[in-house]
Amino acid sequence: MTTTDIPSQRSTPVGHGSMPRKEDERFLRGHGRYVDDITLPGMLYGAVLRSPHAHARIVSLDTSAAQAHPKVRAVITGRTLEGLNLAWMPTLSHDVQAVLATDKVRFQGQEVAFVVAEDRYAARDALELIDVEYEPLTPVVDATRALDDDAPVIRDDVEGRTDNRVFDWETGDAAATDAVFASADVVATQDMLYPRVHPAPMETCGAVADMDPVTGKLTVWTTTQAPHAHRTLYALVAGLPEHKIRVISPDIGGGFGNKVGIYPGYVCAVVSSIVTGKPVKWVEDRSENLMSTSFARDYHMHGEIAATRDGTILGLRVKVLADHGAFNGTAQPSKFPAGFFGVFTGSYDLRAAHCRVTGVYTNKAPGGVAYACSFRITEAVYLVERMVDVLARELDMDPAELRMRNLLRPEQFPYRSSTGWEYDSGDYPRALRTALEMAHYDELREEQRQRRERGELMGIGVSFFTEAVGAGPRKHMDIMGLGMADGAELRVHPTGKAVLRLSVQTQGQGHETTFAQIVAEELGIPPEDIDVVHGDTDQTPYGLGTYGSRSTPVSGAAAAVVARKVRERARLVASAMLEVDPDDLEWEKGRFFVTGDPTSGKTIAEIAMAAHSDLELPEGVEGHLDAETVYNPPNLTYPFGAYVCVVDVDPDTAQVKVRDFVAVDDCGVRINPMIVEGQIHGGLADGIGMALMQVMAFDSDGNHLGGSFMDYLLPTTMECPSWRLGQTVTPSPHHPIGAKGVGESATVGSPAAVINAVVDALKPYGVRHVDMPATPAVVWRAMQGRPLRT
Ligand code: MCN
Ligand code: CUM
Repeated sequence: MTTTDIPSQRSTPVGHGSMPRKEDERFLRGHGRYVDDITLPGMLYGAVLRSPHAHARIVSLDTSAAQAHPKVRAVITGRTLEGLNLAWMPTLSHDVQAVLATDKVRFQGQEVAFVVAEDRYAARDALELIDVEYEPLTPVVDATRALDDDAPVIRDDVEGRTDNRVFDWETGDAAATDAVFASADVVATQDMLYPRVHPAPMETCGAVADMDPVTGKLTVWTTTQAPHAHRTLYALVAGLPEHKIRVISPDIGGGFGNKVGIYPGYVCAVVSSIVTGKPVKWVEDRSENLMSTSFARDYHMHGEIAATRDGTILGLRVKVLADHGAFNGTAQPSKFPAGFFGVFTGSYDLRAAHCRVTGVYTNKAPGGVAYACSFRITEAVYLVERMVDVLARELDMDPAELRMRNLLRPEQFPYRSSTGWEYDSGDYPRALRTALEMAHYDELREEQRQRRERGELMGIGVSFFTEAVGAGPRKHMDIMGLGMADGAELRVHPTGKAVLRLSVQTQGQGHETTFAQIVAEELGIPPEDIDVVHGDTDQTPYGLGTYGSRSTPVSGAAAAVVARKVRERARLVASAMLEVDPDDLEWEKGRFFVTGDPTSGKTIAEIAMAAHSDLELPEGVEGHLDAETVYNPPNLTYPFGAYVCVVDVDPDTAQVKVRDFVAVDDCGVRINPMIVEGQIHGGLADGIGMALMQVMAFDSDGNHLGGSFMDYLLPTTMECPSWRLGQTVTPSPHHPIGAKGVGESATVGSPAAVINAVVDALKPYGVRHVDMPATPAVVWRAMQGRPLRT
């Protein structure tokens, strides 16, 4: 494990470091407060009637029996919502989505009606009393058939639409790429699928809506990663005045991108509260979460890689068919229909690259960007890292060596990629070298040689990833026209304790701890003395929220900047207290002292008290030390890492066992190394889950086959090895404290390492590729020379 020079300021007890999480006391004692813990007087309960069909016309809908149920207070249908102009809502990707179906149902599990009753059981029971007559239509299940001439048009709600195309998007230079391919010694190609998977957070989605008929104020407690953006969207869509909406995101039991969007259930809860005049709670169950809320991936990719015979990679050409489900509900910056897939050139110095992405509608649930995806960089990294391995096989070269040969070199940073992304900083060879050393790579290869002689299947997989996290800048990035910036407010009380108010919201990442540590590092106030307030639009400044690992890059920067503003104000107050010029004061953590006279100084607590006292305040200080800021990032941050995975495959059962996993991550300066490692552990487990176990499968009628955890598998400690982590530290040059995001890194980087290892293990069988998930069935078929498509 290497730890490079960490700036000296981090050696002091206050500030950065592996302090235990402040929030854990609450969670461990069962005092977390989640949406389902909210209970209000007179509260009613909602339940959603869902479509059993993937594609069907609604012939009739009779709710009279449900309405007659003694405990039912309201039944809301698409017709009710049409009267309020709310039957359809805008999605985050310039499309519309049915809140409750009016004309057709377009995926199994789609929302058709909403029953509000006195208790949860009655609401569920009454769903059975609703009589819907459907006329089944042919569903489009296979994305590769969605653009066939005879494919039924799913979105006939949009006038003039004649096919299932969502968008065509391309990036890079097609002509230059073709030229590079024409001149290359070697071209290798590979089709691969990144299957549809689901974030599956422990807590499902839900909302409690409470419209106060007297004040006209709507309060919504809801599972959201972006409370401010949700509030604005409720205002825009429902026409409610924004200052009369309060969105509260209480404790969140995991988000992983599942809680970025606005789901029909939330809207129905809000409408029902307005209609009934009572608070209404809606919380989905596990099957509803898996069937209807945002999935991830579903990218059908065709990669081509060009190189010289001696292993210099020249170019990449990629075609993607993206399955977006029935509505284009992907949550990503507006100008990026394929998310940040444009960074598919990965960590390599290529001459040219080009990719084309075609999005299609199918009769499946909407979504797309979720599950720790870094806005589709998961797909991009998987693609390029599989392609490099395919090329290595073609060239008969060691895949680690091929990578080392083509990685960007430290002196190339800041690096502008051939698709236009500016990588901020990195030392890639060092990270890869560290990972290979930790894994004892050469010895592993020798062991593999010996095992192969004995007929044993051992595989070694390497992957290297670069992410782009921390969206904006707002000039280039927005969601629904809202620029991607974040605010922070810092109040310092007279006794030197502080409150930091944030626009982002934690879902398990430990913000209450790490953000207090950022301020502590800047001001010398112990993190225990700094409260972090977030997740309540009435209590916090505006900002776009937590996803795309943007909290540290954007909001973390805001926290540092606002603390520095407070420090500069404290300098002025200290200068008045000490009767010296502000420029004659020096800062050491927690106090200003007079240059040349360290004994004469004032602590931040003394200064805070003075700022509230009868002290004659200097010019530029109105009183108090409080400050606020909005941070608009100048660029994304580019964390990176090198992973090595070792697997053993049982030749009789085709079961893959991950024996060892080394992960070297570089996320710049680490605020709380323990939390960072926790994020990486979680992401690596996600990666094993996707690589070996998970897929949202559908039958040919569009029936969803993974509606429970019996079918949709989550990795447990049994499938995970004891992770071995290493690190390098390359600070981000444009981030105030040099930090880069890390929350999605391991999910992004690990699947390719696992699949590369599985394919490597199967080399004696001539296997060149297997699609995820490499279940025993998939691996067995590959060993028989009959690849199985999921
Ligand atoms: N951190 C740090 N030093 C760094 C970078 C990060 O100490 N150099 C800390 C941060 O301060 C924060 C945590 O690590 O406490 C993650 O920070 P960051 O990378 O900024 O990511 P976000 O806080 O924005 O979290 C979002 C990210 C995403 S998009 C998904 S998806 C995901 C992930 O985080 N969802 C999670 N990790 C998750 N972890 C948990 N437990 N639950 C989820 O839902
Ligand atoms: Cu892409 S899942 Mo996270 O960004 O909330």
